[in-house]
Amino acid sequence: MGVKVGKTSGARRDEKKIEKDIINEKISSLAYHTESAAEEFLTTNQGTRINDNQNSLKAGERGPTLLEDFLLREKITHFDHERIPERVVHARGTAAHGYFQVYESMAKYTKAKFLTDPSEKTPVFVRFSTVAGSRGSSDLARDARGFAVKFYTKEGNYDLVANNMPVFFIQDAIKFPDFVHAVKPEPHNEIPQASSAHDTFWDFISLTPESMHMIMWVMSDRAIPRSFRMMEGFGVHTFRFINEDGKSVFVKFHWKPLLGVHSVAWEEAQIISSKDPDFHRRDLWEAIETGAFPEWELGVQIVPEEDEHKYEFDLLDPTKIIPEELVPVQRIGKMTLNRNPSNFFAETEQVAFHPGNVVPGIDLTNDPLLQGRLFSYIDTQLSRLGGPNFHEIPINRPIAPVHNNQRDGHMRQTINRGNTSYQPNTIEGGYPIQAKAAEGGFTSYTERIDANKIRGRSRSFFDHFSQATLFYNSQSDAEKKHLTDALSFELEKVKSVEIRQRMVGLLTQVDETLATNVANTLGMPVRKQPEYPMNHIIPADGDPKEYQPIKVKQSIKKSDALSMVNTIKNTIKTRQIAILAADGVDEASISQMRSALAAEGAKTKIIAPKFGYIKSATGKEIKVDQSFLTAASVLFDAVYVPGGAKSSASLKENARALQFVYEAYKHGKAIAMDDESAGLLRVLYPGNKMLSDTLQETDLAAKGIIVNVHAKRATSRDFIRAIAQHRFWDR
Ligand code: HDE
Repeated sequence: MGVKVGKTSGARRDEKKIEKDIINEKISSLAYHTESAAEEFLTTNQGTRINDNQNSLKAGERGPTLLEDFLLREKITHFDHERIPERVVHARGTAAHGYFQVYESMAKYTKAKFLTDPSEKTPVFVRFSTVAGSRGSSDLARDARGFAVKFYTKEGNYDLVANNMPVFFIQDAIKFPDFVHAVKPEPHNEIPQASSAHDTFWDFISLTPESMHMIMWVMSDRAIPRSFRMMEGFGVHTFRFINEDGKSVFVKFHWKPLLGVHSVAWEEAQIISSKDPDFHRRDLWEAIETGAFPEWELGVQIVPEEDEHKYEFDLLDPTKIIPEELVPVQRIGKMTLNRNPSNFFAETEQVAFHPGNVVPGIDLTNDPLLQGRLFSYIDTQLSRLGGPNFHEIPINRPIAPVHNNQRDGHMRQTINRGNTSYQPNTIEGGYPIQAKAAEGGFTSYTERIDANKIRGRSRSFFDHFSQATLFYNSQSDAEKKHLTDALSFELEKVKSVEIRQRMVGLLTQVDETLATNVANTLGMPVRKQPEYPMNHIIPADGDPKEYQPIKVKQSIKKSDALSMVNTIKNTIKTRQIAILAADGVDEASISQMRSALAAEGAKTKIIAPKFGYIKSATGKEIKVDQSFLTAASVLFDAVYVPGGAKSSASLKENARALQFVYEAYKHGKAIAMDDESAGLLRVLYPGNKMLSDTLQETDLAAKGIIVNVHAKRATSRDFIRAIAQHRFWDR
């Protein structure tokens, strides 16, 4: 299509734009400099229109290219510098816009305005990430997930830079570079990508007993979420709320997903990594595009100041949770993500979070991990985003006005007016002036500290195992098995026998059965003592006795909140259901099932032996969404195989269809089959005892297999109930 001329020409709009910019000198702080190429001329970065974007300037048609060619040089030079360094951790991420709204005023605890006004919708930008992998790695790596939320409040930006696990590997920030070096690919050969299953990681862990609680979380299915939309978030550290009277309480932050907390099977995660490494990214993007906006409730656990030393763990220790049975989580508001970014680089890549971005009413604590983070984020962003002005990048700009005397620096965008850039001043009447607390000025919480300056750690941080045991004991049998398998998988990949042995020794401190089961699969003996050599983890002149782990008697043995079995299981919204069909399928069954599933908010796709269309038994054309070539069971939550003699017969002979159903079966997914297709399951691996035992059971529906022989058609009601269960792990 040619460029339109006349009223809508690029030229006219350029003039108008310049005029508008001159008139509105003060551009709103969140206004993006957006660029849409629609109906515009191609130009250089200086605005010169380009006539030929196909040929470089040459000395003769067959001659050399001239250095003079500014079009070529500008284009290639810019391209050469398109990449910025990826994040040193959390490089692989995806993000979305949305808003947060508090249910009721939290003024009793905090003066943060966005938490006290239920009518206020605070814009948010949320970035989810894996930790260890590079930018191009798979979404399904076994790893913690970042869950970073930027609240653009009227009092300034507040960043809740959280993870999907409530604890961390280490207690002191000084260990962070070592930890990250250990988990990243090994330095001599950059292997393995996005995986902790290698020697350096487990070497470090086997010498770091404080990591044992976090190890339980990363070896559990929490490390392989079904979707970012089905993940919890945790602030990890204890923070403070401060109210108008200056009174403080301790607070732990939680995000609770309204779709429940769900994961995939480890084998499934590995297959997804090859079938669709963008699985989580795509899932979030598509959910938002189709209007199924993900939602989380913000939860808080509040501990009064006077209870600081009441518990068997230290509130400042980031390797500990406050069990929900001891301090319940109050749900205080809701976050909804409703808009995908317009440009990945501008927003998702350039967003810069910082745990020190707090607003009046929220304050920090002396958690030694948090303290180190407060330095790290700005520091890393200085090099990642090229200088001190990254707060001016549109996605990082607050909606609250910014006035200060910081000036200049690389890529400065703001044109500061006036002749003062210092405070105090009289020339500008003293402006910008400091704000009183009553005017919204931030005041740090006054905390009495009477201490010696030491390098050291409190003995209250030295119970490294009790909460690891609590986590393990709180898991269902299936979850325990997955955790044991994950540990076995990872440790089998470790070449050093000593490291494996030390790990098994450490596991005995968590749970004897766990250690024995892992040792058995690794084919090695269990030695009861923890085998970490103390000299690696104490200061050169330290006294080993002072560094010995302790075990404190716990007030609870099991916490329901720690098992995913107890999560929300009453919805199939946004679940992906595969309908396997071939020529001769019973069209009525498909449409009946499709409309029943759609009514519950699930998505269906027809998968057939070939792409294009299939013909139903009555000759009707049905559009195929994917063929078996590109579809795979791991990309779906459940499978339906409708009837139709010819369709059923040809699927029974199709190896890919059989594999599809078998994988769905193996990964514990709901399967519905009409009478004629029911045989498909039996054709599969006739020698498979697990499968044949399952099929003997009278109540197949209890195992998530819906075959209704009498009604001919599998009932959609039973199928929906089974999909909502997410998985039948003990099939
Ligand atoms: Fe981070 N972390 N971290 N971290 N972190 C970064 O900052 C760091 C920690 C978390 O989507 C970096 O801008 C140190 C805990 C998330 O952009 C870096 C320590 C938790 C993200 C950094 C920790 C987190 C980061 C890398 C120990 C959970 C991604 C790029 C003292 C509460 C944010 C960047 C995004 C990113 C340092 C530990 C969460 C290097 C030093 C604990 C979600 O500054």
